[in-house]
Amino acid sequence: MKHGNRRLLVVSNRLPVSISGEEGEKQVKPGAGGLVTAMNPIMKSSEGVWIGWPGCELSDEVKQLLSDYNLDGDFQVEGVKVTPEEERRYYRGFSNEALWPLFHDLLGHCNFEFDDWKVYSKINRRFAKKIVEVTQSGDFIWVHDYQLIMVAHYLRQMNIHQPLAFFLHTPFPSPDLIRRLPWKNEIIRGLLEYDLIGFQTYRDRRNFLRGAKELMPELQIRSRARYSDIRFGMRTIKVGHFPISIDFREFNQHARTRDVAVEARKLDDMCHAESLMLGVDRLDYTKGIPDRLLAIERALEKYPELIGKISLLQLVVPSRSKLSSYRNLKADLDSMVGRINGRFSKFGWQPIQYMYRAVSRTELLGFYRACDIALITPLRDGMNLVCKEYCASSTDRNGVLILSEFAGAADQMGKGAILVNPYNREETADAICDAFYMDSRERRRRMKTLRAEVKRNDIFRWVDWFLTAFKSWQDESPMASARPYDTLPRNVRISAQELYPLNRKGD
Ligand code: ADQ
Repeated sequence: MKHGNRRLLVVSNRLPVSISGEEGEKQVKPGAGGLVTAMNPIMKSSEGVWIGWPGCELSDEVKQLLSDYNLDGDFQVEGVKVTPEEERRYYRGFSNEALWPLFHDLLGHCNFEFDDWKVYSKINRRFAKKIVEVTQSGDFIWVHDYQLIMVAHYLRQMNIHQPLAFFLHTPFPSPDLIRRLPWKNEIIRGLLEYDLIGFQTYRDRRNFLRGAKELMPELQIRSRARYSDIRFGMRTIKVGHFPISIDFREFNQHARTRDVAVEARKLDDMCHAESLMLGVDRLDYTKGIPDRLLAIERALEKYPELIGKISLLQLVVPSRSKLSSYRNLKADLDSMVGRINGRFSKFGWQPIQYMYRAVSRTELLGFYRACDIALITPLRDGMNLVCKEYCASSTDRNGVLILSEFAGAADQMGKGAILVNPYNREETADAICDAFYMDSRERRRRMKTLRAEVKRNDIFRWVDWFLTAFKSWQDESPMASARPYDTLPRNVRISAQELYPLNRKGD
């Protein structure tokens, strides 16, 4: 899709492809994951360019693979080089051990390292440089997520005055939490270099506005229902919340196919339970998988009549396995599943069926169809697409959604779902029991509401919404095309050695 004849230039940490195989035998395939799932339908139908790191070294072989992929693909991909040592500091270090836990309110997981911050800044600058190489005037430049917050800062330094947009897929923390980050000034100021800043929820948007105002009391903020405008020197920055979604039609149609029905039947035959509950997550401590397992254990203790009747199918897709906290989580899950199964299993029935691997789309939909309860209980989540995928695939309208109140999706799905606090084990155990006994009329009523919500606010609406907000920023902003960028207030100090120096060679 071209929006107002603008070419879409999407910039994210990872390219929407995965590269596998040994040197000399590498292969490129379309990738998986939240952002890719969300953007693929739009990029497919656009003439866009996607800039990102291929997830491995950008060798000559990989460059060749990517340019071959471009010949056949529906849109162009452009790789950015990140060496293994840089990956350790930029991606595993600053992105995933500082920003990721901080933005998910999990301060105890944070590790703030000055060297990681330096490499994060350096790689953000490298992304900016790639954008300068690729962009044409009139492109809509849309940067995604916490790994690339500082890109706009460097683009402005490189005299790119084109309008820039940013979308944060994670939550944005409260002012009290963001204050703990040693580079909070740079991060907030870095965000203010964009012209449109999108968050998942109203709460994230409000947290950002409060954090920015605390740092720069002179900012003038005018808020309306959907957007806020920040007056910053001569500039106006638009801030909104845009809950991301999925391609409802695609899930709804695919879920009705014979192949999916075959997968669903396989699971039914394998599991021997009256009711199957579903858990589908990337391996991540924010997803609350251990708390979920403990809630199931509690439900079986508290409601022993559920023993032999209800099972959880927990699917975990491997992720960030180079980080020790993720490896420890995997070990914890293995032992918890073993312990709970050892405690409650009976011949032919287990309370938890656990699979640690990625599955195909058809298998995944088979899971969605087979399970009559979805237990989606992250401790904190920007949005959570799994709950929307589950509802879109629940074509017989018989599924019950139990959803964490701390998932961004709770704002829209709260009416049809049973909302729980995942830290409250008793409440989650009770919700499991309630879902098990819920009569089919009530299930259908709730699922109808949920499906209507996902159908109405699908991924296409999300993109349209975002691009329309951007267009309205341009229409409302007289300085949109010729703007000065030297408006840094005096009280915001960014020291030269803290930001990676601009004139460094080779980047
Ligand atoms: P993620 O943290 O990756 O995304 P989520 O929104 O749940 O989380 O998306 C996960 C995706 O992976 C889903 O599309 C799901 O189908 C797929 N998936 C999960 N397990 C799988 C498995 N075993 N096999 C195959 N596929 C699997 C980030 C934010 C979220 C936000 C999204 C989009 O953390 O809060 O919703 O971006 O903005």
